[in-house]
Amino acid sequence: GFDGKFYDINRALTPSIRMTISSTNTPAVQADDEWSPLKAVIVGRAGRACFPAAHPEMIKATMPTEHVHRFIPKNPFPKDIIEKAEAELDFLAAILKAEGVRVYRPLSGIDWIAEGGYTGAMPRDGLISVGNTLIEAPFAWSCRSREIKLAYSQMLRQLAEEDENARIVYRSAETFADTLINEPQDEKDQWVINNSRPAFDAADFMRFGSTIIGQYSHVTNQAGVEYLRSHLPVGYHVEMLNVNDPHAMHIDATILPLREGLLVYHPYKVTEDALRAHKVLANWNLVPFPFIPQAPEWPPLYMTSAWLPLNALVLDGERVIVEASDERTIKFYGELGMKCIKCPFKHVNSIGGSFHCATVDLVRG
Ligand code: ABU
Repeated sequence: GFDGKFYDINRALTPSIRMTISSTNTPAVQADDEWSPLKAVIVGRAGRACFPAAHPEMIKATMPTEHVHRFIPKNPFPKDIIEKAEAELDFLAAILKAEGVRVYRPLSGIDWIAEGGYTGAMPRDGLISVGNTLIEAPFAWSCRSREIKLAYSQMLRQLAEEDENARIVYRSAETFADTLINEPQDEKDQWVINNSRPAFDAADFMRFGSTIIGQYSHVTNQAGVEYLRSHLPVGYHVEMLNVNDPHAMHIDATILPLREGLLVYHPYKVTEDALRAHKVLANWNLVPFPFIPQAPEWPPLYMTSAWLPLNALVLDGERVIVEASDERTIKFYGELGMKCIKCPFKHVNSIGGSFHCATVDLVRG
């Protein structure tokens, strides 16, 4: 029989009905694409950040070869880089406020070195909003297990208090099992992780309305995809993109929707045919990124490729935030009809990502 305790009305409503209800109040969580007008957003904070230490096979598979030796426990990022990254994150938050976006920040000054963690600067990896639901990712990297709890749980409680329609889905106990990496690795395995418990990074998924497009990677397994599916509000579904990336970890420098109907993609990682195979993209203008981005001489990109121009933050399908010094990308996005808002972000880039990584959209539309 019906047990009211387990019936979640917010999950059961269709997206359009939920949107209608939310429009009468100010929602705290209501976003289901990457380009509708951004109304509320999380901007991360670096804290006392350090190189995240994971299994050596994981580091080898996902991190730039020349920096692999740095990923040992409690190895701080250079102090100067962190101070500048923190200032860049504050500057991004100020730009977003000036553009009329409500900005939420995590706790400041967290000592990630003492915690044996990483940073609070990359919330896109750990949280995904789908409709009225904010889902905490079951990270594959155990050094990141406490990231959302330590830096973000106060904010998540606040969001739930601000909007009774908001659903916050915290990681379940089963997802903490430390069983993902077997030794020795089977050489036939494409990914470092097995499927013994759900694992995904939220940055392996992109929202296109009711369709969420994701990729399998060294941090996202089949059980993780099923776990995400099981927590989505009614009316949303996940499709997996065929990506050619032996080092895959995060889809948000592979595809970038700039507005409804226009997507830029990394032409060495994904093909137009693979994208067009998804019904939601069948009639979109799909544009390959036209040049190979160059890493700056300084600071180093310790954790990513140089394809961070695809890790931009779209404000509303007409405006996009890009690295202030990246004239070639500014010109290219300008030619696609976007107004580029310049923000210096090289030091944030250095510790793991760009504008998309450093934010989580909470409300769009
Ligand atoms: N999370 C962004 C990863 C970007 C890259 O390494 O290409």
